[in-house]
Amino acid sequence: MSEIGLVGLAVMGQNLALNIAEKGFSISVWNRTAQRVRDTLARAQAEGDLPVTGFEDLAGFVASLERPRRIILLVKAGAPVDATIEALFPLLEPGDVLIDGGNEWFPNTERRAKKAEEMGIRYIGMGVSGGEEGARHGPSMMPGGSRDAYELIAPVLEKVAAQVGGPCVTYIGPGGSGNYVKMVHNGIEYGDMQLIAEAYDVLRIAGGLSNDRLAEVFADWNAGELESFLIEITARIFRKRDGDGYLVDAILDKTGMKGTGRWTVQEAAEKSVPAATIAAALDGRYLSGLKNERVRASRILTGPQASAAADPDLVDDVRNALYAAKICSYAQGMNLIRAASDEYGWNLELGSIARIWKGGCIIRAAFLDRIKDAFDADPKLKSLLVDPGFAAELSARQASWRKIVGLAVSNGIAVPGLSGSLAYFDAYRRERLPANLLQAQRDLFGAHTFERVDRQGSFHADWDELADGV
Ligand code: NBP
Repeated sequence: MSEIGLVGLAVMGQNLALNIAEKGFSISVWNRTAQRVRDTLARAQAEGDLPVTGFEDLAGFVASLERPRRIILLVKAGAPVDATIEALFPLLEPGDVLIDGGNEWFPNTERRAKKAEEMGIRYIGMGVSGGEEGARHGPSMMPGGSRDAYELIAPVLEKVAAQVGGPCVTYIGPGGSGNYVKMVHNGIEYGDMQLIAEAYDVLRIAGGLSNDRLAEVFADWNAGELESFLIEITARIFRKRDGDGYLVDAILDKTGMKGTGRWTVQEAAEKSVPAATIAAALDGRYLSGLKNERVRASRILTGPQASAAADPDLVDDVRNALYAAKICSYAQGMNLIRAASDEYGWNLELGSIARIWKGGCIIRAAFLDRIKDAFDADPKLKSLLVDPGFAAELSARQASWRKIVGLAVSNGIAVPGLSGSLAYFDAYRRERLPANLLQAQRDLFGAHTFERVDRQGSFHADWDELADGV
């Protein structure tokens, strides 16, 4: 009998199964297409005679599991998950646990959990981050749903997860909270990637940095406050040669995406949470997709002639701008998680979430310790921006940040992430915004009423009368 089962042996499932087996848990595996089962068994053999048992029939797979059965699903999100659990349900018994490890839209998990519960089956929606490498050697995992089901699977997850100051997994909360937190993780990942791309654009266009120099700069940054997986791989990317040139210069400037960033922005809009940096990153990807239009527009529309100027402070200024904007991006993501937690009564712990992102996942970064500390010190912290430590850092970096945004604007370099973050910061720190005028307009054309700064209540003005009428 196997201690655990896994269904779906594409990139994530195959690697996670081998990781689980390597940590000493016997595992049974099944996949719709049998060839993947055979491939997994061959890898299990080659990678250390790991305790993996493969099945080509689903009933045999289910029958091979110790009870209560614990089955991880890693099939394509959406309809394939529904098809797989429909096939599994008749083979399961009350008390069994199903863990969907895909990037699922959280209401789908809640719908399936409800159905599973009616049959006495416990259901978990678990975000898994770290891609192929993470799945094989230690991902960050965000399980949400039934708490007692989590306790049953925790000994396995805690061993399989990345280990950075403890296992990078914790019970997130009820319902679809695990999927939600993974979704926001991916939104933050979009923000980080966009900000790094903008820093690259400013350094190469306004600073004239070569790929070799960019590799040095990013490697250097990775030894400081920006230390993170994404900065580290960026340094590596600039070193990769392609014939006489560099591969990065040969790659088409058109970004792919799978949808979790879009969900994050949709959710931010749904929950009325400002998320300027993450939205800028999503728009950046959409604009990149308009490659043919951009090629045509580049022959019609003109802008300033970008020129590289020697500035000994440029690299440090860009680093400062990147770090400050990154704080804004994480603040937005954390605020979105909190808004969902409040609305759905999930009671999520933002400090613990920052902790499990410390290792295994794409946004892993030294800086997450600081975020954890900020929320541990004040779990009700309204925004990371007003944590005393982050507030001081933003203050110390804002001259560089403004300089870089100004430089980019005057050179015609689009920096929607850096500038959107700065606008977010500037709006958030203002006691009074020009929204008074918006309210006046709304009241004038739609009698939407307004509040006043000097009196309680709701007011409507007769805007045709110049005299005060409210
Ligand atoms: P995919 O998302 O590409 O899904 C492929 C798997 O789904 C295969 O096992 C395939 O079986 C199975 N499948 C499909 Br498609 N339709 C099915 C159906 N109707 N019934 C049963 N099985 C079906 O795999 P992945 O890239 O390993 O990702 C798995 C999950 O993890 C996804 O939700 C993904 O978003 C998430 N994720 C992926 C990454 C990553 O880096 N790839 C990172 C983090 C999270 P087949 O072999 O028979 O076609």
